[in-house]
This record gives sequence, C-alpha cells and structure tokens, in this order.
Amino acid sequence: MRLSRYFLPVLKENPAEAQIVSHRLMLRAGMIKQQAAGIYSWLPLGYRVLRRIEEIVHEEQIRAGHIPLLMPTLQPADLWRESGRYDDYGQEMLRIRDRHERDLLYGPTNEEMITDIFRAHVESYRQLPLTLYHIQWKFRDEVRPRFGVMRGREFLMKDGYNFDIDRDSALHAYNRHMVSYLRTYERMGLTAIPMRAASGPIGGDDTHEFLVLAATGESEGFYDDRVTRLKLGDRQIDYDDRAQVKAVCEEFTSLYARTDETHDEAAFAAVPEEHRKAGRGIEVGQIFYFGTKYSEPMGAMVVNERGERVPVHMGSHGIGVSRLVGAIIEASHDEKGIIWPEGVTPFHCGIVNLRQGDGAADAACEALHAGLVARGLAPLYDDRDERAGAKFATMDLIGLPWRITVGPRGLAEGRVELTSRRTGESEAMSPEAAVDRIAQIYADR
Ligand code: P5A
Repeated sequence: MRLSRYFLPVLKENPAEAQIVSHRLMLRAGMIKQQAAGIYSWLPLGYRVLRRIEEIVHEEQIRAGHIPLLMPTLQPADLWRESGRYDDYGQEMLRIRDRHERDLLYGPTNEEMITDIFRAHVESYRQLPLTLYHIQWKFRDEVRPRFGVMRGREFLMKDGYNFDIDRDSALHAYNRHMVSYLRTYERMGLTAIPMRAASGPIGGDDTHEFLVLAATGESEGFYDDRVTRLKLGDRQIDYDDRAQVKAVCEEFTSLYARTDETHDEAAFAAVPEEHRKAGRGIEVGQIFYFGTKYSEPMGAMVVNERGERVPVHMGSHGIGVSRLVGAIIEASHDEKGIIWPEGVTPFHCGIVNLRQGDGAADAACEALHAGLVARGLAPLYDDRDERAGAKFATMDLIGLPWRITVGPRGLAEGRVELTSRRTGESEAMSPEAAVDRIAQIYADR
C-alpha cells in the first residue's frame, strides 16, 4: 500500500476526550472515529487490526474443533421471554419495536438464540459434543461507555456455546476453551491471566475471566505473581485429549488468581508474601459453565444412550475482539506511539523514502515494495513528499514493528536500514537482505 493513496487521517494534537493511552493513540493514529457515545467507525488502519485479531480468534477456535456460524444482531424478544432474561437484563438491553409492533432487541449476547438453533436441529446424544461460535457485533447500553473501544456500547465479540451430554463432557469443553484462549492471547503478544470470577447475568458457578494486567483496567484482581510467568508456548495440544487439556488448565489455575468479586482473604494469605499481588486488569474474555440454565426452560433436549430425553449441558465463552485492540495498545506502546506485536500488526513493515523524487531512491522503494508483496507480505510505503522527520513520526505513531529506510546516501553503497520499532535498533543491509529478514520474521505467524 502506498501511503499517498491510503486513508490514514492521523491527528497532530492529543484529543481532549481521551483519558487513557490506547484511546488517545487509536484516535491519533486514525484508527477509529466516534459516531455516538460508545459507538465507533473503524477507519482503514483500525479495521486492518480488528480483522487480524478476528483471524487469530477464528484460527484458534477452529483448531480447538469449534464450528463458526453467524447469527444476526437483532433478536426477537420472545426468545428472551422463554429464558426469563428479557426482564432481568434491564436498561443495558437496547429494545426495538418494528412496524408490526413486534418487540426486538439488539443482542447483548446469544445464549437464547443458539439454544433455539440447537433445539430445532439436534435430537440425539450421537450428534454431541457440539460447539458453535460466531464473531458478531453486540450492543449493551452501558451506563458509562468510556475509554474508546474498551467499554463500548456497540462492540465486537467472539461468543461460543458448547452443547454436551453431561457435566463431565461440558467441563472438558470449558477446559478446551480455556486452553484455546490462552493460545489466542499469546499469539497477540499478550499475557492474559485466567482468574476465578463471578458470573453475573450469564449464570452458573464455574467461570474464569482473562485479565491483561494494566493500571487502566476496569477489573481488579488478586494473584500469585508466579502465574504471570506461565506460557503455553508452542506445545502441541490435542484438544480431544481430556487429560492433557485438563492438566494445562490446572497448571494455569492452581496458583491463586481471583477477581475482587470472588476474592478469598484467607486463601490469599497462604500465598508467600513476596508473590502476593493485587492489581487492575483489562478483561479480554470470560468463560462460563452453566449446565442446564437455558436448555431446561427452552426445551433443548436430546435422547441419551438409555433412550431418555434430557436437557443438554451448556457453557458460553466470550472474547472481547474490539476491546482487544485497545488492550494490546495499553500493553505495548511508548511515548512516540503504538508498538504492534507482529501477530496483529496492520502492515508487516513500513518503507520510508528519505528523498521522494530521487530516481534511485524511488526505484529502490518500489522494488522493496514489490519484493515484500511477492513474499505475501503487506508493506506500507510512505511515498509522500514530506520531511524525513514527519515520516518517522507517522511510522512511530502507527507502530509497525519494522521499518525499512531508504535514502540516496545508503543506496550509493547498496544499503538500506532495517529498524525495529520496539528496540529502536537499526542495521544496514542490502535491500534483498531486508526483504529476506522481514519474510523470515513473519514466516511462522
Ligand atoms: C460469553 C459469550 C458473555 O457475554 N455470553 C456469550 C458470555 N460474557 S461477557 O463476559 O459478558 O462478555 C465477553 C467479553 O466481551 C467483552 N465485552 C466488552 N467489550 C467492549 N465493550 C463492552 N461494553 C464489553 N462488554 C463485554 C469483554 O472482553 C468480555 O470478557
């Protein structure tokens, strides 16, 4: 992509309405535009990151054996009357009436609708286990939408729902989600700690929130800080192997980690003092097991091995896809701007031409651009007629992890510079070597 032809409306000034760094940087980097309180347009750069996060979420869900579908944003109120949640949800639910005076709502979550799909098509235990998920916009009329996409009213969520014949099998689904979420967050360069939590309007007793530690987070957690050092890494997981998946969950949940709602002072006191930590975090996901809370009232029954009709055991599992964009920035930035982890970066690298209009520099940049594209990479080439300082400032602000700088002086010696956004370190090399290096960096991602 050539920057002169792109749409990247960066702001020079700090927007006054932004209270936290991720919101400020998303506005300044031209990623989002607010349209109403808690409702945003995703401008091209922001949209690329959002899409990238969606892709990672899809890949890890499919790897875990979960099946994508797509449900609508608008739902009939009658479904929610069946579960009893139409009244429970209160003012957070956006209620709509159509021209036929039928009650609709903009879905804040989809337990009822997925249960409706299930009961229409599944009859036997032989069709289980089943986990269906989608990535779709949600609406919650939050009292205080704030911090940009972190607490929006309209926001993008991945929500998955498991259907199992019994509690044991449903708990395996719960564990499978926990492990797939750990892998998802790690691929985004995040450390997200699973903390025992409270279930709120979704229901059930088994629930974990995933918290990314950050002073600006809206959740509060108490934890043994050794939990922050655990990594899934690239170990092979067989998601059908109940014992293996359970062992990974135990590894990640046996150290003390709870949100304030379930905090237990006595148990916390047993953590060695030097490891006892309290801190704020951003909730980037939550998983629930709630048994037959929806299947019973809504009649989602299957015939079991003994020929009896029984309600299915369910859980639901959510990732805050749009919130993750803010969370990643909170976790990865400096005073100059965003620093994207390679896994989610909107462009793989930037190309900065120090002397636009210089024949050799222009040709070298074009060749670099073509070489990177030929390797399946997406470079952003700053081909504007701007000062070098302004070009560097834009690149630093939008946070591409790698930058190739091309100038007539270096080119005379056959060299360009490759710079890491994170460390600021530069290395001179031939243009071909720079392309190879970038391709190598992204080879496994
Ligand atoms: C699980 C999936 C649920 O709704 N039902 C379907 C369950 N869980 S949840 O914890 O309430 O939401 C899941 C994740 O969505 C994100 N989230 C938000 N993101 C931005 N703005 C909001 N207002 C908002 N509310 C929830 C969080 O990441 C949460 O973990």
